[in-house]
Amino acid sequence: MIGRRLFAAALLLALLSYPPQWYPISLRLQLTEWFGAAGFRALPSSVEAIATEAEEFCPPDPEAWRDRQSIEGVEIGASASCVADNPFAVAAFVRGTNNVDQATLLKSGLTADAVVKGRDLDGDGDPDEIHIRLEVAELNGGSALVAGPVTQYEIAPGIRPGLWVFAPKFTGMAVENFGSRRARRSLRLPSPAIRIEQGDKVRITLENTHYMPHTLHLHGADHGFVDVSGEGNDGVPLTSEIPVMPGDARTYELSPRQAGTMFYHCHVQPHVHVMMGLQGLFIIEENRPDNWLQTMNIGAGLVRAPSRSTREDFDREYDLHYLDLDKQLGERIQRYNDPRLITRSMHRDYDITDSTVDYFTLNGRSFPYTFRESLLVGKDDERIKLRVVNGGAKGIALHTHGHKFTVTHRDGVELPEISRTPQDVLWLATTQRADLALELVNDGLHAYGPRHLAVS
Ligand SMILES: [Cu+2]
Repeated sequence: MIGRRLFAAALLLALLSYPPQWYPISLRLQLTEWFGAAGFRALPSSVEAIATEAEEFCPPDPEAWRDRQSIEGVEIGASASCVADNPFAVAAFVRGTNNVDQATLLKSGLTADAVVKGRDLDGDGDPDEIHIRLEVAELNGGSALVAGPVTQYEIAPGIRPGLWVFAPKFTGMAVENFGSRRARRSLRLPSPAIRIEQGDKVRITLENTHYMPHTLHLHGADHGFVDVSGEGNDGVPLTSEIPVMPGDARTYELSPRQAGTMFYHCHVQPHVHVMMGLQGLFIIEENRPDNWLQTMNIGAGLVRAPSRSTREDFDREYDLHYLDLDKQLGERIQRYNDPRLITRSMHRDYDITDSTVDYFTLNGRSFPYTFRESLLVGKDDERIKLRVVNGGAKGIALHTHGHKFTVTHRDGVELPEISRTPQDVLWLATTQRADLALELVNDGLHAYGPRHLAVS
């Protein structure tokens, strides 16, 4: 009797001391269901996915805007982006909207005075008098008349943050056609990269087509604080000038001595206006003979008609504009349809110290649209020039996965040869610019495609 009891007690003890992790999985799950466990929770029941229609990878390109072409003697490179720049606008930006024929101007969608190119002052074969006209446009703003944003621009499928952008002077409507609420293709984020030549006599007229006051500040570019008449020329309101009021215009003048990658932005309530998208690359190209420049690069990205100064050293050139966005800032123009309420909400209620960034864009697009439109495409062994700006509120680490680059300029200033080293990560503070020379060679330091693995 005692022996059987002892045996039963020993068996129970043996069972209890058996490590639970050695139990069969079915028993472990059952025990967990009954008694619970810190490290395990039953999975939620499955929900059947709603099948949605897949978007076409690239929207149609019926007029072959992506193709390499020649318009009015301007050689325009092929675009790897799905939504390519209008090549007629590229040709008009190079020749000047006053120098192209009517058919080209009509197809460009630009006004005849959008980019006026005048005399060749130094006799080197390119125009040196440049007059640019900029307007201000709202994207994804609200309206009391319709549900959802009007003048729609998507940074990613279904993602339409409220934005303000500078835009060249267009003819016609802000939307594609009478039946659409989508923004016309050329009206987009980021504000266009502007290119001028060192020494050019440049005038930029800001025609304020918006309901808020704005200015134009040319950060890093060599310009007078006031113009010859004593009017403000620095774009910083209440130091050099009062802002350009809605419906008004002001012309800023400069003739920069130094070349380099600079930056332009509105300087009215800059913590709000700049972060809404009123900022762009301002590029001063080195003076060269016969240097016809693509005065604007809408949406940044590939420069389809690169300058002579760039073509001397590089096979291609890209403008890269990074911008992060605070959803809670942009939605204020969707919540209200009254400039007074928008002003109060943005300038008095919005607390920049509490802001967080929600969207991250490169050349106006977020993932997954970055895969089809923010591309850097090159061939083996090419040398590519990148002009990068961090227009966001936070610092960023830029990494070229697989290739090294060399920083040649910082904030528009050329670096001495001795301080240039190949690197693959670059830290950029807010508004910092860097010019990079990217070498598409197999340096034996990274992962490369099958062609590079072939052993001869
Ligand atoms: Cu502004």
